[in-house]
Formats: sequence, structure tokens, C-alpha cells
Amino acid sequence: MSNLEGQGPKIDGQIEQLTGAQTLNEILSQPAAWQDALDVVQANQAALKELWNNNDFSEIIVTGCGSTYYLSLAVAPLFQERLKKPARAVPASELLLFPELIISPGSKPLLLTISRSGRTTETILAARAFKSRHSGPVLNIGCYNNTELAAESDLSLIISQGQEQSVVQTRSFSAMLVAAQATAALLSEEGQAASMQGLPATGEEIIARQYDLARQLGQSGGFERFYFLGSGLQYGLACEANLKMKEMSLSISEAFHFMEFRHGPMSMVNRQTLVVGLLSEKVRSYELDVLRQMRALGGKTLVLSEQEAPAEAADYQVNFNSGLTGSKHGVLYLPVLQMLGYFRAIGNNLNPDQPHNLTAVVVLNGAV
Ligand code: F1P
Repeated sequence: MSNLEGQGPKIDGQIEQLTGAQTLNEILSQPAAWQDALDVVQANQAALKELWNNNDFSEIIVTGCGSTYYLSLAVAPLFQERLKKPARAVPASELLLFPELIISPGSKPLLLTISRSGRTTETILAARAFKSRHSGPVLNIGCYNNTELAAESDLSLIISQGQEQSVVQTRSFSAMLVAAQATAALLSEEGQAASMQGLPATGEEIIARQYDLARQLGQSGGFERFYFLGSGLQYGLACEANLKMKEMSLSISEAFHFMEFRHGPMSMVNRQTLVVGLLSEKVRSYELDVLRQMRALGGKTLVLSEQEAPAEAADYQVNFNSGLTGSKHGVLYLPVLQMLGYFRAIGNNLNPDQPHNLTAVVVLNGAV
């Protein structure tokens, strides 16, 4: 029995004695980092608008590694939708090793690098190679100042309150997502991110309201495999939720595009399966059909969505009721999914502060 039984979130610092206290504290405190992200974008709005308006970019390439590659997968469609330019996400290693497969001759891309540390070798080398080959601008989003990556960048948005002691990314990830969402809102026809100002308070409320559900599901002995499904803007977030589950709890888990799950992977669904659906507003009816089908196969479903989902599709659900559109409320999916992975680790008698085989930054000395 975990020592967390029956307790609500301890955001005021009473959790030091708990297993994985560092990681849990960073998960619970992340809304403050979201506010910092909004403030940083606001403070850099002139520089961001100058960078965007002074260049007729042909496309946007978004890159990172691991968690920040998954963040890139969430940011690229967001930028394409809001800024009306082709945008794609690639792992930094692919951009470094196969630039000819990613950058077309004669194109004029903006490179957006995303890196919590600013010290990941692949991302630094990819940015350096991009600058030397294309001399195109590099916009960087991170959590630490004066880094090698910042030195390669034309403009850096540094969310210092996203800094973490933990190896696994939680509040850093969500803070960098908020910075990207606010940047997209600022540079789009909307011209500002004012409508996002309520996000931190909504995040606090969701964490307090859903902490016990995340603990109950995470520590349940009834699940042995987890599938995270997301479409469009939510697919990258599903990939990140999957990585949290793997990194912290060493569980069997995978992420898929919602409609792809039927095309083979659903063969894995059994009575010990939790299918987590990150619903979009635009195609929720199709997504709910997938969830109904997985329940019929014996799986249980956890649905995360802006509005309430029908009971026949959702064994469990988290509703945001934020009033924000899909391109702005994406960060609200994250706290519950991070807590799910955290509590699964606790249930597996693992310490999320010391994830198996992992380090906070991957530095390759001479390996590339
Ligand atoms: C990226 C990274 C990921 C890993 C984990 C820790 O570092 O090392 O590779 O999945 O999330 O972060 P960064 O470039 O974002 O600092």
C-alpha cells in the first residue's frame, strides 16, 4: 500500500518524505511555470514579431530529442494551423544526419529548436549545421540561459520556472508547450495570447480535482498495458504520455494516432488494458467510436476532453471545461497523464526520481 493513500495533492511542500518527491513536486507545481511561459512570450513579443514579419519563411521545421521531439510533434501542426505555413517535426538526429531528406533546395525554413537543457548534442549540432548550410534563423525554446544551443540561436525563449531536478520532463515540457502555443497565438492573425491567461488557474484546478483519480488508476493492480491515443494536435501529447509511462514505471505502453489503433494494434486489448483517449473537439465522434469498440473488447477507457464524454465510451474521464480551443488547451491533458505515470511507478515500487537507465541530458562526446 502506497504512503499516498487517500491524500490530495500536497502542493505546499509536504511531500518531501514521499517516494519520487522531486518528480511529484514538479508535476504539481507546473501551472506556475505556465505563467512564466506566458510572461516570457509577452516580454519577447516585439522580437518574435520582427523575426516572423521580416522573413517570408517557406516552412517551419520543429526539432528536439525524446520528450522534446514529442513536443515538436505537438507544436508543428499547431504552427501550421495557426501560422498557415507548412510545418513538420523531426528528431534532431534525423535533421543532423539526413538534412537532404528534410530541407528542400531553395526553401527558406525557420528552424524551431526545443530543448529543456540546451545541452543535447544532437540538437546543438543540428542547429549548427542548419545555420551553416541555410543561414536561416533559429528560434529556440528552453528552460536554461547561456547554453550551447542558445548560442546557436537567433532568439531564445527561456522559461526558467520550467527548470527541473528530475530526469523525466514534466513541468519543463508543459511550460515549453505553453510558450509555443502563446507564440503561435501571438504570430497568428489573433496577434496576442491574452485568451491563455486563465490556463494556470485551470491547471491548478484540474490537478486538485484529478489527483486522486490518477492515483487510483496508476496504482491499480488491474492494468498491465496502456495505450495512449491522440489525433492531430494531440498525437504528440499521446507520445509524451507514453514516454512518461515507460520512463517512470517500465510498463508495456504505446502511443498511436486514434484511428490507427484499429489497424492491428487493438489486437493487444484485453481486460488488463487501459486505453487513454486524448479527445480532440473536431473529430471526437470518430474517436469516441474507437473507445466504445475498445470497451467492447474488454479494455477500460480513460477519456480526457474539453467537454464531458458519453458514459458508454468512458470508464473514467477528465474534463477541462476551459473554454479554450484545441490549439490552446493542449497543455491541460498533461498533468493527469504525468501523474498516471508517476503513480504507476509508485505502484510498481519504483522511484520516478531515479528512472532506469536514464540521464537528464544525452551528451554524445564525439559519437556524431
Ligand atoms: C531531451 C531529453 C530526452 C529524454 C528525456 C530527458 O533533453 O534528454 O532525450 O527523453 O526527456 O530530456 P533536452 O534537449 O530537452 O534537454
